[in-house]
Amino acid sequence: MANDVSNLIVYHEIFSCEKVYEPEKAWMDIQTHDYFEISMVIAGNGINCVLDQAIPCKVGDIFITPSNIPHRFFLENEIETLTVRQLRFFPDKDDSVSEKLRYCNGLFKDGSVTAYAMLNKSMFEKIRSLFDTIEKEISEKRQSWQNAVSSNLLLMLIDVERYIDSSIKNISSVSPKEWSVVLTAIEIIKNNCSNADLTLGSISETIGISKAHMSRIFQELTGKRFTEYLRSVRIEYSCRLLRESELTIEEIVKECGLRDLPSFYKNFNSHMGMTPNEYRQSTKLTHGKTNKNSNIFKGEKIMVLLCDISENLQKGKAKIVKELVQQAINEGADPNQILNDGLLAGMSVIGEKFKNNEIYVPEVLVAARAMNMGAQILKPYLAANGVVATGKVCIGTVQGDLHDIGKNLVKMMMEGKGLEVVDLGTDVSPEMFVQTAIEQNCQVICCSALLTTTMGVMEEVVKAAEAAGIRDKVKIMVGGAPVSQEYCDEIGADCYTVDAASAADAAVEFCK
Ligand code: B12
Repeated sequence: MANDVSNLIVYHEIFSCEKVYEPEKAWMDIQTHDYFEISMVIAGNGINCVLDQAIPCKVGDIFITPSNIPHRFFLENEIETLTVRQLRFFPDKDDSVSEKLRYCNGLFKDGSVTAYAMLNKSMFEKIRSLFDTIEKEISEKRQSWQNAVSSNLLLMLIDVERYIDSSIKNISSVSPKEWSVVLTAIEIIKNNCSNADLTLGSISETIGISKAHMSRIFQELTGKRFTEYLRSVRIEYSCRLLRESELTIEEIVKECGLRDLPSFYKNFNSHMGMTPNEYRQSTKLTHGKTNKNSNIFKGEKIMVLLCDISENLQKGKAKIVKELVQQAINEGADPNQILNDGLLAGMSVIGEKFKNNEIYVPEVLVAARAMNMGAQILKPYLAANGVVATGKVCIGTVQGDLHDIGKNLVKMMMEGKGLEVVDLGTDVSPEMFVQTAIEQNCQVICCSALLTTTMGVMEEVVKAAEAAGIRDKVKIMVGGAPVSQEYCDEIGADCYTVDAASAADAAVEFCK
């Protein structure tokens, strides 16, 4: 075999690693070089971190890393050693400008090959001859090393060849230029993961490529979906903060660019196999402090449940939502927390997706059904807090409007406070509100509206009450997402509240 590789080698060294691998910090240590590397582990074992993959390595393992992939060897812990022999070189000039040049990000371990891109034939030949040189050197100098490496080497060459043959027909659709786009995206993510507004869209815009294109090449090259990758970087950052700071979990969630506490708990758990506080505790324990607080862990279990509630509600899995709500209650979760951070959190994601045309009416309907079923389970618990008030109210969603989730919640909370509630359902005319108030002696009329086009009916209710001569005997409460205090004042209603709990409190006051 030709042995013409000397002009390619720019550097050749044997080095011992000093840095211990720390998952949450590795991304700050790994580096991109402008040379192509071939590394062989010649003593000890450790971790080779390539992009965000931590690959355990031992004697005889060989890694080929192209110039544009961030990577670094680490020790697994302080007592291990890891010695690596490395050849660093540039591809020859003709190839480097060639359009056809394909880098090989190959990890060759135990005879297997994982390659994201491919070498061209001539590069492969060069690498093969380079290895021939190394192999010759090994056989001359160190018998034991040869034994460890040569079988891997042979298998690797066979694998690479086979891989190249199959890939030639199907050259990766991802070009070297796209590699650098993805790497830029990764850099942006790592340097800005605290920014809650960091999204696939914002990064694509910064780089100047379409969202769909970025999404495709990101997944193709990293093997992970963008959101999944961003999440894992944030979780890793949160680990660092848990270990090194005194910040509360809420503060950490914010600092890591995350908005939602329950999903943080859930993602942390599935990523790290333990809860954030367990993690914090375990790092403290290794430093000699023991302060196990089982209440903290219990709270975390609840967070995971709340996140499950929200996710299943979004999928419309009413039966599961019911079960999870019951489970959260059994775990001792606060019913208000289940309502707000579980059910309503899920509903607000649905609202956002509906607004953005990502989902349509059928999906919203099944989610709404799940919401209502979950709320039914909560009802007795929400109601349990001191049943003292007496009074009667009627409630309904105004004419033309079929949204009833908010109205049902308000009703539930009011019943929880001991009020008798006449539920008029949805699509209720002003006359029906007033007539019911008169016939059933209601002290309060409650109108709910979710559409800007139906809000106006609330004003008609006020006018109808005036016309019927009951305005001074009955209070009129208004609510629903588009309604505001200003609007309430403008139409001459008596009270607006932003949520169901305060609506119930206000109604109790009116009924005293
Ligand atoms: C679920 C939903 C539906 C479901 C309703 C199912 C059901 N059984 O209710 C379905 C699929 C049927 C639906 C249909 C439509 N919907 Co819709 N829907 C929603 C959605 C996603 C959630 C609403 C909800 O339940 N929120 C959760 C509850 C708990 O919140 P809430 O109602 O605001 O109630 C709280 C407070 O406001 C307060 N409160 C509520 N009522 C009252 C009353 C009083 C007296 C007080 C004091 C307080 C109070 O307490 C509650 C608890 O805290 C919203 C999006 C959103 N982000 O709000 C769109 C939304 C309301 N819908 C919208 C639209 C446009 C429609 C349709 C016209 C769509 C279409 N193209 O057909 C139809 C209209 C049908 C009709 N005639 O009513 C728009 C309204 C836009 C606007 N500003 O007018 C929204 C905002 C979505 C959007 N951004 O485009 N929808």
